[in-house]
Amino acid sequence: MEFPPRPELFEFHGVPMTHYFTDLWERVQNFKARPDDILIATYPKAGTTWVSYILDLLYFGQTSPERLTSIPIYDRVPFLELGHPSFYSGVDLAENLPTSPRIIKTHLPVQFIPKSFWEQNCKIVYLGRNAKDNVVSYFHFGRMDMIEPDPGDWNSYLKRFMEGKVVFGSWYDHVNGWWKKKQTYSNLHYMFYEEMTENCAKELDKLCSFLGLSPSLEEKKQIINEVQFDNMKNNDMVNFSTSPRMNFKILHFMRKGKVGDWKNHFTVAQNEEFDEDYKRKMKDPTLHFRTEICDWNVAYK
Ligand code: PPS
Repeated sequence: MEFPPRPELFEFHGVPMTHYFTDLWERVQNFKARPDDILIATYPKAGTTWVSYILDLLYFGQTSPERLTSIPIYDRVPFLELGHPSFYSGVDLAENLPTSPRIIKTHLPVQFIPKSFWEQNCKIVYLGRNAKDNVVSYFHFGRMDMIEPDPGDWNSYLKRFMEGKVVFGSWYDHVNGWWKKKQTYSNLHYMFYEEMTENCAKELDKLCSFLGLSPSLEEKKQIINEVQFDNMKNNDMVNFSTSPRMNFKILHFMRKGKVGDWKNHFTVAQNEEFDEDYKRKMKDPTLHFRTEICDWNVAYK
């Protein structure tokens, strides 16, 4: 499919957005959540697809396995605010999901979440990823996703990320806004990409306990195996290779899936400037992101 030129960023209720995420604004805001809906909320490129697939497997892996091989993840877990007449309407998909629960994805900052999700006390899973890996992933995504504004060169992109001038706005505001919400809204489970990478089994247990699920050990083993990076990368139903908006000639959606890849991108000067700026913006000592984890397989070699 032919895409129009890349979209422009514009300020929308104080947050930079593109029209792909605002065209259906009224319908998104008036979306009628149901009490058993589960919302997956993330800043873009935090590992949304990873958690989406885990939830999908937990709820439907045993009961409707045919879904897994016939319907792409972006249709099984609709992206609520994404809408364009010629290729996708997250609201339509979500409204017509035949499943119960309905699992729905959003990148909206907390203040933009449709009010019915709060009124229905829906379960919300938030996944955060450290800013340095997040910006690297977002930069590369911009190169291959044709509905992203042109990311330009790495140095200018990094600056714009630090200023919050990217789609869905400031990473700093996003992770902090959701973290603060957790203090007053108990049906919110806040997870970290780095912890998932370090110990997926432990995070799966915590997630199941939040959701009130108790899968068998065998089922959990199956899920952990299914959602390993390489397995997801080779699975056309979750790796976005069927998505018309992405150009896989430039890059794969499942790019590297690592903690610490930022070290291959940041110069020493960029890193120093980033750290200084980070300290000024991330004042809450209770919210901590790790930019590296110990790879025990390597450590003991
Ligand atoms: S999106 O477009 O915002 O929905 O993208 P999102 O799914 O949030 O993030 C994509 C990044 O997550 C990585 N990913 C994984 N990492 C580890 N394990 C698994 N299973 C996994 N699945 C997806 C994906 O590779 C992107 O990160 P980068 O760093 O670019 O590789």
